[in-house]
Amino acid sequence: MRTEQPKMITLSDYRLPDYLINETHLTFELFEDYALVHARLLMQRNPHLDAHLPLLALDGQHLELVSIAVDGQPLSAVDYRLSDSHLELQPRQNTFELSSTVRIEPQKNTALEGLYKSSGMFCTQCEAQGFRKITYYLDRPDVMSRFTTTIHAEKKRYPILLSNGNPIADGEDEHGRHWATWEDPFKKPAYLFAIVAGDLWCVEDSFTTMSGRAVALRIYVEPENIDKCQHAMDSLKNAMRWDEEVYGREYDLDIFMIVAVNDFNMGAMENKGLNIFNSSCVLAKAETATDAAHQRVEGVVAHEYFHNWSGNRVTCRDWFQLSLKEGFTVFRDSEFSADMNSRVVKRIEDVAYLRTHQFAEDAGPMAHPVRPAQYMEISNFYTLTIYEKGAEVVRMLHTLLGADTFRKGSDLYFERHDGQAVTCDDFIAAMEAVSGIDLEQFKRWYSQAGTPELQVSDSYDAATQTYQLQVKQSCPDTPEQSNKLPFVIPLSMALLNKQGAALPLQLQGESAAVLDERVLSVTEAEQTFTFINVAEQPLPSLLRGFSAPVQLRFDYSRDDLLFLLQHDTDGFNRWEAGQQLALQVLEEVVGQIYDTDEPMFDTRLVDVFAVLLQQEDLDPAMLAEFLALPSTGYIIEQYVHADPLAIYQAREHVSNQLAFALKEPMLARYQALRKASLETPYVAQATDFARRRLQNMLLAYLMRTEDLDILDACVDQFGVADNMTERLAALACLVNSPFTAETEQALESFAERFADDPLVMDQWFSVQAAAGLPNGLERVLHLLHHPAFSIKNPNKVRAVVGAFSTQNTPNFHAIDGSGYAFLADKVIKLDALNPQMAARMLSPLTRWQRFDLHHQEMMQIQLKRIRSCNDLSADLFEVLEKSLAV
Ligand code: B3K
Ligand code: ZN
Repeated sequence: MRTEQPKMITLSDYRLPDYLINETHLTFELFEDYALVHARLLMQRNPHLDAHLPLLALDGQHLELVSIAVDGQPLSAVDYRLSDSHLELQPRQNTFELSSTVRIEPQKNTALEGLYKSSGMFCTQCEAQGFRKITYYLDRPDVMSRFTTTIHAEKKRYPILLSNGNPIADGEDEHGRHWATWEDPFKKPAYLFAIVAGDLWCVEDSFTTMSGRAVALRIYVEPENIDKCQHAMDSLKNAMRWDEEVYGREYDLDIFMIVAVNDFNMGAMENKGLNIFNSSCVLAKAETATDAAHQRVEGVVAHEYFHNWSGNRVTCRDWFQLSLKEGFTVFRDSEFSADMNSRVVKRIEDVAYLRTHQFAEDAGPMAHPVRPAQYMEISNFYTLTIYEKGAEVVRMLHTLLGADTFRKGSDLYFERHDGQAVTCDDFIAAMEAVSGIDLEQFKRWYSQAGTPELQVSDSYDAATQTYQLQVKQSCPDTPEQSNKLPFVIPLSMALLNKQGAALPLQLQGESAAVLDERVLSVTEAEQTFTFINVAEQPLPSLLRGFSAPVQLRFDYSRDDLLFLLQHDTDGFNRWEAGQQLALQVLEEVVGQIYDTDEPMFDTRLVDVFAVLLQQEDLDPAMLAEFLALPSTGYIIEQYVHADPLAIYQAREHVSNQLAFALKEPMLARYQALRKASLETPYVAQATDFARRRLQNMLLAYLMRTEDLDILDACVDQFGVADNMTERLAALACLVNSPFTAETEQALESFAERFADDPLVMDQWFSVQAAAGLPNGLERVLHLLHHPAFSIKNPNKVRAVVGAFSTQNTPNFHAIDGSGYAFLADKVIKLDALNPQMAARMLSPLTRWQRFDLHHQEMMQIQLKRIRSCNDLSADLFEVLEKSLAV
């Protein structure tokens, strides 16, 4: 239990800051058991407010105040008031210099927020509110200051000393110590501050910007990782070029640095000029990182780089506006990845992720708008809704305005607000100004939570050659919100004839037809679109490219879906038709799974897969996407109350049936792909990703047949592969197979070979934690005792506890509740060390309402058990309260 209720922060309470900090001069003295932080702040009463001088309340947590002075005059204890969260004092002048020294203990910081140590190096994470754990400050994003930072440390242990901006001086101290000073010419909020001190090597390159300036690029890593930086460096240069070409954005400092650290709560952080990354999002080479990991590195490097404009140069006024920078930047990085790889595959991946995870969040107790109205702990709001749904909102603007107008809007936004801390309204205002479109109603995407439903039906009148689409939109109630108003929903669509060709589209009242495809703007609760001159009954292709983050309902027959799967001219919708078809088939099997060992299922799915497998001209990337059945998580989301065990079994059953029925063509195709992989050196590019993905997917199907020749092929791929993509996929097949001897041997040789590479060991852990065979929990408990596991390392926690609770359906949702109890135990343990991680890991249990009554009850028992613990963090407390409030 928590006796003290954390405070709720509310958007409507926003006030301008009373004081500004024009300059921030910091000096760090780093020692082995503590650090001293000297801050000199040039402060000023906010000139936009009246002249009286209110109390100054500086944020500060876990700081030991050593000394404090105003304009050089030391203050005594009666001159200020100290609490757990603030230092308050009464200024006497409009402008003044505040100096303080605090003592902190980075070595004991297991929350990984503020200044902490990771594998022997010092590093920082300040977003959102970590800077207050470094020094007393106005730790809010609308206070932007010019920073100068000096770091002193022992030279031998910490030869590299880094901070934001440009290096301006360095030198030697006594006793084997040294120092360096960095100056950042750009004003920034404290959340973008960073320092690093460590024994690091760097890979160096350079980039010439569009105006001809040379920028030094450096990626700093621990010495043993120096050979794993090239992919991140290439990605960075591609991102810099892309942002110039697509958004006209140029980099602004003389140097751009990335540092890889092993202990990091999230993926990475966009500190000005000094990005700090989870090593999993920087390090990649063929032998140790999968294709998916390579793509993640590319995406995250780009994302953090893009923040230099969307986030840093133009930042957020307050944390309610978080999606202003995150939604926009996710949209930017996803377009970048689409340009670097396959656009349609990227869209499919993003949508599958959004619909499985964000839709679940939006339908559960943690649902919140893209711009939340209140929070207790801002760290809990780095959510799928802020990021992924936020990106969809920006994508819809892009669709509604068109690429050129959208670009004019982003240019205006950057120009108007450079150096400012602004709101989502400012972003929309720029888009309105360039387009002349009134976006008032569109803004409901920022204020209303929940996934809208779009119910579409059609009718055709052959006599008048008119075709109507009747569209109804609605949005379910979410916590604290009911009776939602209609959204603006861009509905991209086409009408296909019997040959699959797109018909001309002419709405009633229009003088000419639009060819092929158009975007209907759905703005009302019920709306009818009437098309004229439609010569034959068409089949509609709706929500092409997933043009809005909604649940589309249209009553397609299975034959319609089969037709769309083979003929739709929109790649995304072809895939979607296949998914909906597979979903219908799977749902039918779910209904029979407890009644019979041999559930009947619609073999048209087998037939169409057989046809697709024979189509030589079909892009392997698309074929792989078609062959992937909807994930268990996605199927669960289709039910009001899901039985996760029945769903898992049904999916297994259908997968097995497909494998047996299609063994021959799958094997032929697998062998051809495997041969090509053997003959081609590893390249991290779309066509090779596609080949390996299809190859590995076929191997996974084939291993279901338990054929000994296929087992040999799998063991061979595991042993011979020159890259982690093939090796890990083969290992996963083994781990999920009944061939225990081969599996044990493979696991052992893998662990021996990669014992010294923590990121590879993470994969070894997670492949086992996710394995759905019986006794999964026992195996996971065993993994926790492996010497390479540490509960203090977020990557390890994600690899074992996270993989088990999000990917291991049958064991996590075990009928006796043991999986849930396990997660609760780990969350309780984590909370004492790292509250952000604890709150995050709890999320599978917060979704209890989605499940059948038995599972609901067992999940609630664990939530209540956690809530009864003493000294819960504010992070965990907020999530528990919300989950149990319903
Ligand atoms: N902006 C950071 C997130 C920091 C989260 C702190 N709890 C990474 C990103 O989205 O780019
Ligand atoms: Zn971001």
